[in-house]
Amino acid sequence: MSYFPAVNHISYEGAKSDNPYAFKFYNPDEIVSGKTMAEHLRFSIAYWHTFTEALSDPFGAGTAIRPWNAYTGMDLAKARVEAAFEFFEKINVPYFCFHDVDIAPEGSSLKETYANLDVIVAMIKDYMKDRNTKLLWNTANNFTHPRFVGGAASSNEADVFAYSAAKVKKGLEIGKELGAENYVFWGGREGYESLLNTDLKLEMDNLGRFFHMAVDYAKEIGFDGQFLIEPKPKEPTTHQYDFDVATGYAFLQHYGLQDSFKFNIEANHATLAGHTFEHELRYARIHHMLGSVDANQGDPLLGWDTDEFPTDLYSTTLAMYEILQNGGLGRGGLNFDAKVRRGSFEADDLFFAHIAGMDSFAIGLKVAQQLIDDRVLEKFVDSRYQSYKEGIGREIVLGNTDFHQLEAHALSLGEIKTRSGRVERIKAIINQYLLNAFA
Ligand code: XLS
Ligand code: CA
Ligand code: CA
Repeated sequence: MSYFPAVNHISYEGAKSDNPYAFKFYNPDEIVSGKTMAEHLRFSIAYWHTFTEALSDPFGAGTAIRPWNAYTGMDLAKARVEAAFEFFEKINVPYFCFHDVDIAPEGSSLKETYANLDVIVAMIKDYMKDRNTKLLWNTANNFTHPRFVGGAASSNEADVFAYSAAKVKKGLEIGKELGAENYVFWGGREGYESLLNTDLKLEMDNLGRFFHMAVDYAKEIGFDGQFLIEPKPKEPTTHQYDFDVATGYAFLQHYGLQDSFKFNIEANHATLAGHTFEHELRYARIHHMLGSVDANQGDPLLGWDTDEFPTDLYSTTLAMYEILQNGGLGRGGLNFDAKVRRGSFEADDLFFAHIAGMDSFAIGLKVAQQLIDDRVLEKFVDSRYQSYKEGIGREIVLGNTDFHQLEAHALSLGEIKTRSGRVERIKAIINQYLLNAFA
């Protein structure tokens, strides 16, 4: 049986195509600087948005029309696996990601939940055997059920801490079973609503303990996926402990976890934290902590996590610039943690949305590679920091100066000359590259 009978394999038709079921810019086999587009971009589909999301919002019921919704319970879970693998193949995306609760319904006990998971994991494993689909990462949903009202590893209830540990333990076993390339920890409710009733130190220490136990268990079972922390500043809690990359990095260093983790950076979480997407990528990159990316975008007019499909070419270009400068994403990928809008409720919209996101990142990749090849930004940055390549600047960078010497230098100066930052000129050049990339 087919869940998307009207849709064939999506292929590349070029920029002039008006076929809605074709890529206009994403050409998986096209070589960009020695690697195919597919190798650079490592796209992934988020199971929760594409196969379980009902498209509800706080004021309205779900609108999604999905062919698998004819089923319930474990039958629904199985139908979703069938639909998912049909979709992966048709859209030509090599990876997917899921939370435990996305793939199998929770049972009335943890044991029953495990049993449900075992059935579906075996089915997924079977599907993966003779297909090219791989698991980018899996994770535990330790935030939806009411037991997680006060958090998971940072809950005030020790029983919830234990329950959360059991779910992550199972998640690591599933990750190993399915050959996951990474394992993600998104804070969920690891944060607080009010400091008035919160033991901040105990909660953060417990989170540190929890991560150490996860690292130990992965070693114990020989799970070699990369551990990723996914920062988010707020939502659902008022303050989340993994606020942004800088905060998360300080946390990892404080608890001696920096060598066991990297970051999974989501665009919409970056902007929620008051940063740009590229800021978070850069911050992680320069500290060698860039692991993977949740590719989406927020709505600048709304203050929450709208998880839209990425279509802003300026943003995909600057993101790909960071990723290329990082030497790629290694075991990570570009996971579309993105959902179609509530008004885009037909199953076809799932194809259109992924095509839009994949084409947008393909453009970003090509433009970013050309900017790098031509050293466009490097030239501006090099000349802007020229003063550190000679004279007193060079001594500063080499660590050869002290306040006495710097004061003597300052006293010897006349009027200090500064240089223009040229931001408008740079933006105009980026626009030229964007428009000329496919000309
Ligand atoms: C929620 C997060 C979540 C993580 C995985 O905002 O983006 O979906 O990616 O738990
Ligand atoms: Ca995410
Ligand atoms: Ca999100």
